[in-house]
Formats: sequence, structure tokens, C-alpha cells
Amino acid sequence: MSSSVSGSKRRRVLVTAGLPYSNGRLHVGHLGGAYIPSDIYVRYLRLTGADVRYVCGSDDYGVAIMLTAEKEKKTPREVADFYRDHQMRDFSGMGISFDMYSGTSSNPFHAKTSQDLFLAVHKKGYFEKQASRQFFDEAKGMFLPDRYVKGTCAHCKAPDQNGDQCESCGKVLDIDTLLDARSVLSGNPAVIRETMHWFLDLSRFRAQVEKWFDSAQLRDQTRAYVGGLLETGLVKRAMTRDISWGIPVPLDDPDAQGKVLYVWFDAPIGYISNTKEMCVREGGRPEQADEWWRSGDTDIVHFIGEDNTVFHCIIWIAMLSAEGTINLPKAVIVNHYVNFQRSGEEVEKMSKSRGTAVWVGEYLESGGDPDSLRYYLTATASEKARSVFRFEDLEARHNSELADTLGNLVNRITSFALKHCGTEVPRYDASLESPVDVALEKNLQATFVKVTQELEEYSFKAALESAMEFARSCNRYVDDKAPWTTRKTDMEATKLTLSVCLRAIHALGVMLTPFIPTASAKILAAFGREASGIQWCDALEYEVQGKPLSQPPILFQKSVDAQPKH
Ligand code: B3M
Ligand code: ZN
Repeated sequence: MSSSVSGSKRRRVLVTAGLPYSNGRLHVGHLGGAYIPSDIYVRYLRLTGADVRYVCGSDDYGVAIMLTAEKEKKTPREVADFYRDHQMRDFSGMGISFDMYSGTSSNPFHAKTSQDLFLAVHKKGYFEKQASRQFFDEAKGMFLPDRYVKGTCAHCKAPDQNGDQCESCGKVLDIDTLLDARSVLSGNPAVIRETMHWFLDLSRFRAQVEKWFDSAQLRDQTRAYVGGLLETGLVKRAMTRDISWGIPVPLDDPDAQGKVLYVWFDAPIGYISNTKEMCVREGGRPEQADEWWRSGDTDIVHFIGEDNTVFHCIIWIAMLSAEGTINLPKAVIVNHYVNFQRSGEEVEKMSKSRGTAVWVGEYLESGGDPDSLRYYLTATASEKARSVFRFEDLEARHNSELADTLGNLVNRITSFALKHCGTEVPRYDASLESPVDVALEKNLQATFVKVTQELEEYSFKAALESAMEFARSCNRYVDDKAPWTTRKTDMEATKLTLSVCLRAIHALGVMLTPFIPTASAKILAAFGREASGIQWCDALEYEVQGKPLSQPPILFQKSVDAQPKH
């Protein structure tokens, strides 16, 4: 992958993060998957002065929300509203800085935007209306989507399997291979009925998807996975469903009666409708969303979790190609699952039903530091492969990297400088610089270039590591120069050391802003700087000598007990 930072026009980037289903709380796997990486990228772009917008919202329709409603004895609307609020609180508690957070069922533009896109594809003749056989619950008078039927696997005879896949042998199940199917709703046997649906034959867009695939920015694992999907062939997929909770199919056709758009048809369109709502909130018109979605000079970057890959890299690209006037994304950045391991136990998948998830809300309520969690999830990010969340690791990294390496550096240097040189960053005579001082400056410049490049390449874990490696160099520099000793004999040399180091600390404050925004703001405030006035290039270009200095609060208290208490 390569990107360029150059160019005289102001760079315009629309960043999206996958729309979470509004039927549950957020766990740290969600955060590490799509939201922390995208927030880092957006915060970095903002610092560079790019014209960037960060758009997200809840995914409210579909069977998942209906099933939760059934279980919680609520309406789908109540479920969507409740969890959307909950998720928004968690996002804001974690410092995720969306410019727009809407919801597919509350956004006033979403239904029409989705229907219009459906109609545009329909008018071009790309949908095929076809009868298909589906399970039906006669007592409830409704068709039953996959997860509403249970039965026996025809392959291995395991009982009580869901309508889509056998948990026991892993085989895909369908209407012919799920035996003795029963409705989850009434418990009655599920009968088979014919129903009409609108199918999109993805293979018709093979050339467009392949062309996109060749130039899109994708991580290697995503490229390999999507390449494999393209090789095994693209299939026909129904874009409509027989359920009640969704956006009505906008066709004047008796067969369309009571049908809704498939949730994976309307969900990515949510990115567009949420951009419209954002334009209105910014005082403009919904049509201005075109400046982000149809203009030639805007990059669209999607951040998603691994299970959403096929929908973003194949189906969405085919949908957009069918529509024909909306830009394709420049990048789809995928993170893999975050598994979970309790001390002394096996690694497990984060799972709501098994209670093996680490909930963001619980973490925050128990006093967990959002920056520590952001740091940990980035340092262990599942960019190339699945990762494992361990509370002991989180605590260990908090203590050794955030509290010791970073916090202690900042604290000891600022307090020492304040004590011995007063409330300004000391000025010094550059001709007195030794090779050790020059080396730190060179290291800073090289680090800045490296961190910038890594961020541009969506390598957030590497970028954080590069910045932290520089913090370790700063600690070694201070230990080498021993200002606490030179202070007794050579105040000029001491001022030089402190000033060089304070410049490095200021630069760390800038470079770490995307990753740990709260702690970074505290570092920069010690130099009298407000978060809103910071630019990315300040890491090298801002002159700290002679500027006011004050004591920042302790950045990270050591030895937190990060594990929520139950
Ligand atoms: N809601 C799936 C998920 O939450 C889905 C993402 C939609 S992105 C357009 O994992
Ligand atoms: Zn089976």
C-alpha cells in the first residue's frame, strides 16, 4: 500500500467505521476491530489539516435486532434506540471522535437514500426477480429467516441447529439440509412456501470488482481473502427479505408487498445517509453529501471488522458499480477478531452468550482509563491476525509503557526543569550541542518521518511502537546526560539537556495525540498549548525554547486494577 501526503490542494477524506448492530453492548473486540483504528487515523488526518469527516451510526434493521426484541420483550424500535444510546455513551467514553453518529432507523434520509439506490439498480435491469422456497410459520403467519428456524443437520444428524450453519460439523445448512425444521417463535413445525425475491447476480460485476480490487488499498490478509473469493466465483444474492423490520421494497409490484431490503443492502448505504445528516447538522443541505461521495477529489476509507469483509469488498462494490455514479472506496481496512483469555484459562472467542466478552461500559464504569485501553488495543492490534485480550497484559503495558516509559519521562523532566530553570523552557546555546544531543534530534526527525509513513499506511500498531521507541530513547538520553549531576557544575549544559528533552516530550505529545488523546493533551498543556491549536508538523517545527512550562498532572497512575469487578 502506498499513499502520498503531498499535493497542494487540501486533502479530503471521508472515513467510516462499520455500523454496529444496535442490539447489544460494545465489547473491546468491537473497539479494536473498527473504532480505535479509524479514530487514530481521523485524529491524525485532522492534525495534518486535511478536510476530513468521520461518519458512523447504528445498524438498526434486520433479523439480529428482531431476535433481541423477541428475547427482551421489546419492540425492535425500542431495542435499536436503547442500544444505540448505550453504544454512543461507550464510544464517547473512549474518546472516539465521530463527526456524525446516526442510526439507520432514525436517520431521516436513510430510507429514501436506500430505496433510491435500489431503484437505480432496478431501472438498469440488474435485479432478477425469482421465486425461492423458504420456511414459514403458519401460526405466526410469517416467513422465517435463517436464525428463526432450528432443526437437525442432514449431514451429521446433530439436533437443534440454526437454519444457516451446523455448529457441530460446520457445514452450511439450507432449506433442504435442515431436517425437522421448527419455528423458533412458535415451536411449530416450519412449512415450506414459495416467495419472490430480488436477486443481484454479483458475477455480472466481476470486472468492476476486480478492477477495484487491483487498485484499492487493502491489507495483505484482506487481499488474499478477497482474492480467494473472487477466484471461487461470485454468486447471486437476494437483496430483499420477508421480514417486518426494515425498509420497504420500493416497487409497485404485488410480489414486493410486505418485503423489505436485505439489511446488508441498506446498511452500507447508511454511510451515505449519515453523511447527508451530517451536512445538514453542519448547516448545509443533504445534497452536499455528494461532495464526499461523488466528487473526484475525496478519498473514502472504510474501517471494518473481519466478518464484514465480503460485504464491503464484494457486495458493496458490486452495488456501487451497479448504481454507477457513486465513488468506490479507496481503502477498506480490516482488523481481525480480538479473542479473550482469562488468566489460567483457554483462549476464547468474545461471546455474549458465553459471557467471555470484555464490555467497554464495564471497563469505563470501573474507572478504567480510556487511553490505557486505546493504547493496549493498538499495541496488540489484530491488523495481521487475530489477537488475544488479557487483563494482565493490559495492566503490564499500562504500568511499564504508559506509566514508566512515558509518564515518568514527562514527569521527571518537567518537574526537574521547573525546579531548577523556572517556568519557561530553558533557552540554550546550540553551539554547545554534543553528538549525543544531535543524535536525539536526528532520532526525532527520523521517528517523525516513520510514524507519519506508518499512519499513512494504516499501520497503527507500528506507528505507536515507533513513537514509544522514541520515548525509550529519550529516557536513555536523560540517563546518559544525567542533568541531576551536571546541575551542580554546569548549568548551561543542564539547560541544554532539559531543553532538548522537553522538545522531544512536546513532539511525543503531538505524535501520540491520535493514540492517547487525553494524556497527550495534558503533555501539550504543560507547554501552554491547547489541543485545537496543534498541528502534526509541530512535532518538528514548533519551537519550545522560551515558552511557558507548567507541571502536568501524573499522566498514568501506576498499577491499576483494570479488571472490572463483578
Ligand atoms: N452491522 C455487522 C456488524 O455489526 C454490521 C456492519 C454494517 S457496516 C455497513 O458486525
Ligand atoms: Zn452437522
